[in-house]
Amino acid sequence: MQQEVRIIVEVTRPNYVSLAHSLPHFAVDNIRMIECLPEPPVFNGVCKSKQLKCSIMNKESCIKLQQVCDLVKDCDDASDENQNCDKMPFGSYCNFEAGACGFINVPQPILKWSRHSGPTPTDKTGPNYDHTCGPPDPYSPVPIPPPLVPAHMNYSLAQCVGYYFFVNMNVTGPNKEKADFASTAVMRTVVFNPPPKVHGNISSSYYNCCMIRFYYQQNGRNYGSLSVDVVEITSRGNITTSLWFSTKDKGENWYRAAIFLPNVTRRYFLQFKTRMGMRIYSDSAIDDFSMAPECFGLNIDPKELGDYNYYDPTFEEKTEPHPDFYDIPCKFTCQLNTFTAVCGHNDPCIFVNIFILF
Ligand SMILES: [Ca+2]
Ligand SMILES: [Ca+2]
Ligand SMILES: [Ca+2]
Repeated sequence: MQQEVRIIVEVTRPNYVSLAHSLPHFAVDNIRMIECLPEPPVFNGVCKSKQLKCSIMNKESCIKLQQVCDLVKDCDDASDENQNCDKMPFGSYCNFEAGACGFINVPQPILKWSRHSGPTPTDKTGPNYDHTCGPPDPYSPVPIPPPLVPAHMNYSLAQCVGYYFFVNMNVTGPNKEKADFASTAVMRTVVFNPPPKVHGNISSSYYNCCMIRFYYQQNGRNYGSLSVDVVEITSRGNITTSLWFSTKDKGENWYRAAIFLPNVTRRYFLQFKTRMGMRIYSDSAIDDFSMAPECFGLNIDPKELGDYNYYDPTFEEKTEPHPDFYDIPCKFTCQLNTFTAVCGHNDPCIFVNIFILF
């Protein structure tokens, strides 16, 4: 569909309704078009920089680079998923069909992320099918193959199974304790090396070229929240920065998220966190996770890229603080316990002793 459309709602009064009696009512409110816009722009001869030319539904078109290597077939010939996507590192491009791609659940007291296909166990919450394969077709005479089979992902699946990651909120912990409001589940990706410098260079045409894309579902009347953090690994501990946060029940549709990676200069991983809502109807799910190939120096003009090599990165550590300002842990021996605290503070034993007296 590449032209204007008009939706017409027509109501006809059935013949058997007599005006002498009270009339049946018909009402319409809050019409919403979901994921219909924007249409790919109509091809006018030349694509802008940062766009890819290809044919969509037999029409020459331009697509945004955001749609390249995002696990969704946008071009008729799937050329948008053939732009060095196979050279992206393990864990950066995954539909979860053949495995978890290095995504791991970070253990929490009760809730956990797990790979799953088909409906989630609790009715009226969570997906009924994944984003990659879509709803099953019970009338199809032959199994439906995955819509996109990137060769390097080497799955031998002739049939789309439809795996995604989700958190079941209707569970109990090891001591039969129920998950409750604000219980969390955490899942992290593999560790990535930093993106090329052009990503953080505002005067480069590749500024902010490294994006993270994924599909998510927030379905359930008690829905809590879903968030994404980037965690940078430094010699003095991890630095966590919140990138994206989403809350509210959004129903049974899968939604797309596309987020810019901040100007990361160290090794990092991404972290998906979900919090339970007030009750169990708050399952979270994600599918079709991909990072832009530019995050790894792919599809960037070599002149702009310089000597960047994703697999042999140079790290920019922040300058070390003066030794007087280090937070060096010190050991204190109190009457009952030995414990560590930050040096230079008042004698922690006083506090501990007072505490024990009560
Ligand atoms: Ca695509
Ligand atoms: Ca369910
Ligand atoms: Ca999937």
